[in-house]
Amino acid sequence: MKVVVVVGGVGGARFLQGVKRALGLPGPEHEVTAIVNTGDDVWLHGLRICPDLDTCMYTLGEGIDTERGWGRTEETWTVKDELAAYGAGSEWFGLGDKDIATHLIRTRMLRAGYPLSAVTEALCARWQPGVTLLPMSDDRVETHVVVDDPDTGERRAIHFQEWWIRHHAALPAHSIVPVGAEEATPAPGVLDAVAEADVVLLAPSNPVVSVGTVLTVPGVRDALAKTEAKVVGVSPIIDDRPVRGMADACLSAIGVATTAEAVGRHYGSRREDGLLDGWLVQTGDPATVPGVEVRAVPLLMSDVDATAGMVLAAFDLAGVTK
Ligand code: GDP
Ligand code: FO1
Ligand code: CA
Repeated sequence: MKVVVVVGGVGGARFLQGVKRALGLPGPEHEVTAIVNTGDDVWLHGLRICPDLDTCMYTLGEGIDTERGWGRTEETWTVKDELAAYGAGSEWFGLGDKDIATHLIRTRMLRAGYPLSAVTEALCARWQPGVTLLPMSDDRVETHVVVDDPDTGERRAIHFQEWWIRHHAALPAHSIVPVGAEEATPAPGVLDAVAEADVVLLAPSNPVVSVGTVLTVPGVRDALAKTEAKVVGVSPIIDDRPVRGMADACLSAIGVATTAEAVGRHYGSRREDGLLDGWLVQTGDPATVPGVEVRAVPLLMSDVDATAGMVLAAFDLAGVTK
């Protein structure tokens, strides 16, 4: 079976672990392609950093720090401390020594002219994630957030990473803008994967800055509307709260309530120009989404088997059997 999953970082990566478990991967009979958000990507200290691609790659390749959910296990921060001693700036960003090796390889390959998709393939040769990780685009798309500067009060755009990490998304966002999205094209393989999929899953990722950003790449929405595959989404909101992180701050920035129902309605029904055939919500969370079949199942990714259960429920809702 060909499974396509639209993901961001931590939540998406954990969901992909469940997809692999549900399909009994590794094995020849199933193929999983993840379309990964690259709007978080950032140039820092001359290095190109791709948080969501790296989180998926490290998580599936068993190199992730499971406590943080991002970055490398057994990480050290020597270079970060030295940069701070130089007053190099961006001290708020957790730049780990082991992680820097990934950014050095990526930056070297990008400078040599390789597209991000080729860089990702090269990095994955080491990590063997067991799924194909495709950047949503090889073109530069960066999520920026328009806020009122806390010091001067004047309105300006800051990079999503600064908003998220330095300000903990506590600065009210007037708007969240995927800079460069209009000019971007889907990375090689993205549109074909969606067209040839037996089922498409929207991971329980941040609906705005993860799934939402992937959808801003021209052509992706159309491919999702046209594919024969059913499209089933999984709510990242349980009991009117994000399970982790600040997706609520992102949702309020676009005027969507932080409920499983509101996010499902935000994604919309495929019959009315939206995305979904099916929507999984947490047992006990009320949700009706016109034109979308909603099912309530346990949605906590407490361990890989629990996540695999969610994935099997999504397959069932999509009417596919592995
Ligand atoms: P990020 O890019 O690192 O923020 O990660 P994602 O966007 O892929 O996923 C973040 C989302 O995952 C958050 O909005 C969380 O609410 C959601 N999430 C995390 N753990 C769980 C879980 O156990 N169950 C569900 N349903 N959602 C979760
Ligand atoms: N998330 C944090 O909350 N704090 C950090 O210092 C941090 C550093 C970091 C470094 C590399 C990387 O691949 C991811 C990193 N993340 C960090 C996660 C990253 O900010 C994700 O984009 C967020 O989880 C939101 O999407
Ligand atoms: Ca992210």
